Amino acid sequence: MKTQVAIIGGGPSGLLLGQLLHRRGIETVVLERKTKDYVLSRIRAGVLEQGLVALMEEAGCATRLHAEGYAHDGTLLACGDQMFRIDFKALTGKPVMVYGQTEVTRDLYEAREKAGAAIDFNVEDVAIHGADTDAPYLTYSVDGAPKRLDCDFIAGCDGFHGVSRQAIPLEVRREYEKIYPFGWLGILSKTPPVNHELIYANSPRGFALCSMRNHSLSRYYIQCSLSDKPEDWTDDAFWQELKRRIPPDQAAQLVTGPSIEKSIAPLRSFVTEPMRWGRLFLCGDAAHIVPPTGAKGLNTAASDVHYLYNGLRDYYEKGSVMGIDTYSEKALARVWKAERFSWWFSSLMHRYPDQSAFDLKMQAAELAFLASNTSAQKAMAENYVGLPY
Ligand code: RFL
Ligand code: PHB
Repeated sequence: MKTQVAIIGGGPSGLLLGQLLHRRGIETVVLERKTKDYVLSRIRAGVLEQGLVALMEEAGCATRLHAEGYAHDGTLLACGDQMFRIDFKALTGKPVMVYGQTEVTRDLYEAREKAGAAIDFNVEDVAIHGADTDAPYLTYSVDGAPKRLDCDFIAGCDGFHGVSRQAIPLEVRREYEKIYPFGWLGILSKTPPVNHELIYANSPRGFALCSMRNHSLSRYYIQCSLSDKPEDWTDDAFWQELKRRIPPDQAAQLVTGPSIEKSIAPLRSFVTEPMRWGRLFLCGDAAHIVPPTGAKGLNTAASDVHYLYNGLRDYYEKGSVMGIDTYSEKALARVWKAERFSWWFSSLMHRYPDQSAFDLKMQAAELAFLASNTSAQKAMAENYVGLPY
């Protein structure tokens, strides 16, 4: 089999890139290790920047997003009993969109199926060959049958645990990583959100986040120990702990109910450089991870897709290699800014096991500064709604 762009990974990065290229008449094949149902069962991101919304529009996949998504003009930050608001709309002129990653992915799958574009599920043993030559190809198997896919370019959109990053030789690859000494325990529940905006809370008992998917579906997280298992936490224990970490007036309003999903995610900052090796381009979580504080993971994947899509368009439509040659540099410049914001916001909002009394005072002073200083709020808001591409 032959295609123009072989895409490894049918998560949001791979599907969005595939759909954008398809709309420009550029042929792609997507290879996904899991089933569609499995990919759609992963509960992940919930907050979309305008840049991602614009890409979904360009991909022709934004109808449901506009009908069912919620524009949020601000967010709430709580510290103990105090709570203040960052007004995105007033500070930047832009809102963010609350619409689940699951729904983004569902819309992209639907569009790909409608377009009749190729996608292989349950692929095994994907291997990249000749990425540093003019004739790259992939080998893989489906149900034990060996397959080969020749292509012009390979997009490595296979997430943090994929094979694409590992295909870049060690002497070329540089990796930067920070592991945080805690995780996030998250639940999804069919209950109305406690507030119409998200609440990020720094409490003496640890971080908490009140988020949502829609008016009757809530997503809540609490900072937990890395050794905790989801089964250690009954629903009741989760709700009790959440109530202790958010301001009392919010806790009094919280509607609880059975969880329909419960999972623990570790927190990590990670970047690999470069994001391009020959004809292989890394996109999204395959190249970088942020801690979820600030909701930058999916959004940063989207900015990579933007740069790669435009680079590939310039190649196929104008014969120019400029866009693909500058892909890694452009993508990384924005990635590092998202890394900085996510690291800063995580450091501000969590309790660390080794935090000294001085460290705690610094955190409290920074929160007090943010609560009262418009310039600090503007910097936070500009990062949260998304830096320009
Ligand atoms: P994905 O979503 O991991 O998709 C990669 C796909 O590749 C497949 N794959 C392979 N396929 C073929 N061959 C192989 N060898 C393969 N290896 C892997 C996988 O099965 C998978 O389907 O990466 P992608 O597309 O780059 O998308 C990245 C986002 O999923 C991620 O950044 C976000 O979910 C991060 N994130 C958030 N991002 C936001 O922008 N806003 C948020 O509010 C937000 N909240 C979150 C999050 C991530 C979380 N977790 C669990 C890590 C909240 C959480 C709790
Ligand atoms: C979510 O709704 O899953 C979510 C929202 C904001 C974040 C992280 C996760 O910063």
